[in-house]
Amino acid sequence: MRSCNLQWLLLVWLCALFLFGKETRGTSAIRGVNPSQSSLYENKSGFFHCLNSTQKIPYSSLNDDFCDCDDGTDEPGTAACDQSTFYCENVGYIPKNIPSSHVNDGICDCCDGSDEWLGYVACPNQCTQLAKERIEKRLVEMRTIREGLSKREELKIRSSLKAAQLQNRSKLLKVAIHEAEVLEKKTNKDLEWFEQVLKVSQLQDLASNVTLRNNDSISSLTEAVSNDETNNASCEVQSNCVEEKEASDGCGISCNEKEMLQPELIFERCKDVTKVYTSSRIMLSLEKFFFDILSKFPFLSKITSGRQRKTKTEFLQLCINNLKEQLQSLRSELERNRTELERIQQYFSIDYGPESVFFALRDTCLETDSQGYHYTLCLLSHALQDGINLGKFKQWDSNYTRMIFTDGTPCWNGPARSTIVDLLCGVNETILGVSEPSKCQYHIGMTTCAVCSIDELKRIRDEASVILSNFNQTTKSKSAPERRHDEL
Ligand code: MAN
Repeated sequence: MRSCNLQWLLLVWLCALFLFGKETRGTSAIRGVNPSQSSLYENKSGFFHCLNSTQKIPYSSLNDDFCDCDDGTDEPGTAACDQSTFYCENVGYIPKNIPSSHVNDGICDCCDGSDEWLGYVACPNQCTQLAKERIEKRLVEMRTIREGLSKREELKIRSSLKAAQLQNRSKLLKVAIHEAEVLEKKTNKDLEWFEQVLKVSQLQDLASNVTLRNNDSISSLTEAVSNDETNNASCEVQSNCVEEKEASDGCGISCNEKEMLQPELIFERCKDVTKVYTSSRIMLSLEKFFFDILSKFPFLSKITSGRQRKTKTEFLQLCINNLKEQLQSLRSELERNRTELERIQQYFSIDYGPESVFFALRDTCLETDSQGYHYTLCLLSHALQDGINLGKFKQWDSNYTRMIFTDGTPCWNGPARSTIVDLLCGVNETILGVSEPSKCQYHIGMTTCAVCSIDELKRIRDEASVILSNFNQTTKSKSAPERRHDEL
C-alpha cells in the first residue's frame, strides 16, 4: 500500500514537473506565436512584457481577445490587435506569418487550418498536398533552369562569335573605306587630267577641221576657235603653259599639252587608271593597235592626222566615261560600307548584359497575336503593334531581367507608346503574353535562357529541400517527392 502511495506521489510529481516545465518554457501554449519567439512569451512572475514597449500586463491577458499592449503583441492568436501577426505552423509544408486580422475571419489562410480555430469554416489540412504540388513544380522549374543554363552557355559562345565577326568586319570596312577614299581622290584627279586633255584634243580637232575646210590663215582659224565654247575652256586650262605657240594649234597649244596629247602617254595612263569592261577593253586594244601603227609609219600619221585626232578624242571620252563609272561605283561602295560600319558601331553602343550574353539575341524578332493585334518584338531594338511603333530599346532594368522600350508612336491625346519586357528563365525565346496595363503602355512577358542563373537554381533547390524535409518529417509513406530526393 505504502509503495503504491509512493508510486502515485512519484507520478504526480512527474506530471507537475512536466506541466510546470512546460509553463516556464511557455512555448506551445501560446497560440499564433513563432517558436523562435517563444522565450519572449514565457510567464515572468505572472506577467507578460509587451515586446515593443515597456508595458507589462498580467500573463492571463495573453490571447484573451482584448488588445492590451499598444504594439499588439499580447494577441498573436486572435484578431483583437490590428498590427499583430499570427504564425501558421503548417507542419509538413512552409510555416508563415499572416496578419492577425485574418484569424477566424472565415477564410482558410494557413494550410493546416490553424487560423480558423473557432471553426466558423472547415479548413482541412492541405499542407501535404501543397507540399507535393510545390515540390513537383520546383522540380520542373529546376529542370528548365538546368536546360536553360546549358543553352545559355551556347548563347554566350554565339554572342562572342558574333561580336568577334562584327569587330573583324568593322576593321575590314574601315580599311576598305580608307582605301576607297584615297582612290576616290586619285580617280578625281585622273578624271580632271583626262578632261583637260580632252578639251585640248577637241581644240586640236576643231583647229584641224577648220584648216582642212578653209585651208586658211591663222586668223580665220583663231576666229573659228574663239567661237567655240570648248576651245575657250581649253584656252583657260592651258593659260599658264604658253611658252611655245604654233599657228596650227589654234588658241595656242603649249609644250606640256602637246606632251599630254602623245597617244602612247594617253593610252598608258588610261590603261593604268581605268578598269574598263570587256567591250571597252577590246576597244582599248584596237586603239593601242591603231596608235602603234601610226607611230611606226609617220607618213600615215600625216595622211590620217584628222582621223588620229578624232580617235584620240573618242578614246579620251571612253577613258573619261570609264573613270566616271568607276567614281560612281566607288561612291556607292563607299556609301554602302559607311552605312554598314555605322550599323555595326551602333551595335556596339548597347549594353549586352553580363558576359555580353544578349549580343546574339539583338534583332531576334518574336511575334504573337493578342486581343486582335499582331505584336512583333525585336529584342534590344524595337516593338510593334501591327504597324504601330511601341517603342525603341532604351535601357535595362531589374538586373538585366527587364528591357524598357520608349518613344514609340504617340498615343492619341496621350503619351508616346512605351513597352516593358520582362524576361523569365526558359529554354527558348518565347512570348508568354502581352497586355496593356494602362493606355499605350504595354507589357510583354517572355522567356529566354539568357536570364537563367545558378543562383536561382540554388534558391529553388533550397526551397524544395526544406519543403521535402518538412514533408518527410510528417509522412512515412514513400510518396512521389521523396523518391525524387536525389534531384534536389
Ligand atoms: C490603338 C492601339 C491601342 C491603344 C489605342 C489608343 O487602338 O494602339 O493599344 O490603346 O490605339 O488610342
